[in-house]
Amino acid sequence: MTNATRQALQAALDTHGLRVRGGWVPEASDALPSLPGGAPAAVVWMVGVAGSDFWPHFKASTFYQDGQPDPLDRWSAAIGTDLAARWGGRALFPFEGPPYHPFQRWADRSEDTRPSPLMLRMHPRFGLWHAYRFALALPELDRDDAAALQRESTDRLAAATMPSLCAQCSGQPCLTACPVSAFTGTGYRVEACAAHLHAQPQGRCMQQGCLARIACPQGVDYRYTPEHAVFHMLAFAKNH
Ligand code: B12
Ligand code: SF4
Ligand code: SF4
Repeated sequence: MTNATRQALQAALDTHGLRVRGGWVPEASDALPSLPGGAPAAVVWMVGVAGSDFWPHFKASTFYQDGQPDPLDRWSAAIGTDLAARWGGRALFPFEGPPYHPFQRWADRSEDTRPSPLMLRMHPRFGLWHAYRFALALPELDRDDAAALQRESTDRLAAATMPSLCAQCSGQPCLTACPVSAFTGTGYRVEACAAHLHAQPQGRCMQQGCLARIACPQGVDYRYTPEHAVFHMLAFAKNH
């Protein structure tokens, strides 16, 4: 049996344009909620998006079309809950909270992601153009999946000794592209960003997506399509 669960999970996710973004083995200190039947989680698979691959699938769903609030969260919840039931596990969602599950720290345990000045994680291939839709905590980890995760963990530790893409970035253009200097390098002035979006609903940020994110030279092939970017900007502006 080779990578049995991971392959089957990816096959199920292919129909939604989603990806297994990696996995990690939890410890007691992670204090994860117990699984159905009370078993502890043996593995957590991170499920997310890179670029706009998922967008046509989501757009064709009833969740996008029904006019109810939070369509993307509801779409994610339906898929995650269904897959968790299939493997006797539990789906954990980035939007559950506060307190929120530490998805970005979990991401760092499953892929070579690093902090960036925009508070988003930088990925070596996808740049800033990726996100997480849910995590699946499952009661069993196949032997071959365990071996693969161990190899990936070793590779990740080796990569972590190299300077991050952001540390090597000439001029860090993300920090100067925002018209209201919302990113300070160590924080994000949410109110300044939201005020600008409300003041200029036809402005470039609302029509094209966050200019600071677009200014980043990494992962350009994965930049969100304008329609996908506008969807996120509208959702953000509606809540702030
Ligand atoms: C709250 C929240 C926000 C708040 C932030 C409020 C604030 N000032 O902190 C608001 C609403 C503003 C926000 C906005 C966005 N968010 Co947000 N957000 C979250 C959420 C739900 C919780 C974060 C949290 O508190 N975690 C709890 C702590 C304990 O977990 P953590 O893993 O340790 O995470 C923290 C640290 O890693 C730290 N951090 C990360 N990078 C850096 C870098 C530096 C320099 C420093 C000091 C700290 C730091 O920030 C995290 C939050 O405090 C997460 C989902 C999640 N559950 O993690 C998404 C999440 C972080 N957001 C995400 C995204 C994509 C966005 C948006 C870009 C949405 C969009 N439109 O696409 C926007 C806009 C931001 C922008 N313009 O760049 C993604 C990031 C994916 C990635 N590539 O890393 C996440 C993971 C959601 C997801 N579904 O994938 N978000
Ligand atoms: S512009 Fe440079 S510093 Fe900013 S997120 Fe991209 S790689 Fe990192
Ligand atoms: S959306 Fe526009 S105003 Fe908000 S942080 Fe990005 S560049 Fe700045």
